[in-house]
Amino acid sequence: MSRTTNRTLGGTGRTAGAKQEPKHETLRRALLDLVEASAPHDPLPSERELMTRYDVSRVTVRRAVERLGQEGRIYRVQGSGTFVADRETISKSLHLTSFSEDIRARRMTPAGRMLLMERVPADVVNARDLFVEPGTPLIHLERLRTADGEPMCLENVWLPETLLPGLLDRGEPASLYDELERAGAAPDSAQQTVRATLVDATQATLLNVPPQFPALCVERVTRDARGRAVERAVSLYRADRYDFTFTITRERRR
Ligand code: 16G
Repeated sequence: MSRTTNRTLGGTGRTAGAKQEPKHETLRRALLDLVEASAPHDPLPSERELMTRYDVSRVTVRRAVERLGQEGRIYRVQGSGTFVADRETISKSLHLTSFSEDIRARRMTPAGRMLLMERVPADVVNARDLFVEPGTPLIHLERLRTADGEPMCLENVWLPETLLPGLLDRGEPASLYDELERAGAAPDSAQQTVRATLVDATQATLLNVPPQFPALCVERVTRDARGRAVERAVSLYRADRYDFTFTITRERRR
């Protein structure tokens, strides 16, 4: 954010009837202009800079900034400052969808970068979740997934190599779920856990967000219609671009 002009809020306060608009509201609108003129993830000026630039108290700055945070227009990263939020959020329903489907549903183009594609022996966790013996050959894919070229999600997937023999030679699949479907192992249901986390420095660089940025970590074990476990996936979604939406129903009392 490059604007450094010093301007007070004096003349910009709107009146509502005879009442003067509260200063924090006037500042909130001024900051909103600044946010709208900026790119997602641009830093906002510091609290002190805002106090000087708009000639207002710390309390006024905090109230304005807090409101913009509640409105989802900015976000704070502990120790790093306040940044312009990205407005478009991908709302993920609880239907079993692939990354490609989620992104296409938003009329964006899914793509990605393969970070790792290797054969690994199943460790204890993968063996337990995929119902294979420890040491069974698995394919491990690590992919940075993008929407319209913007990083969205870091994904680690493990699956039994017998499900997709030859995948390692064919190279990166455009859609893993399409590959599984073609191989007669179409994903049909999944057990999923979602938890909040913070990205580490490497993940932050890949996802193009500041270090310690909030993320949603989704762990999924997916089965095909025959009940076979076809993947164990750990996906790290940028919390500013993803949310989960689901229908809940009230249990009927007898
Ligand atoms: C989603 C899945 C992931 C799956 C991938 C396949 C979640 C939490 N994870 O990211 O398990 O491997 O889609 O996407 O939804 P693709 O078919 O586009 O490769």
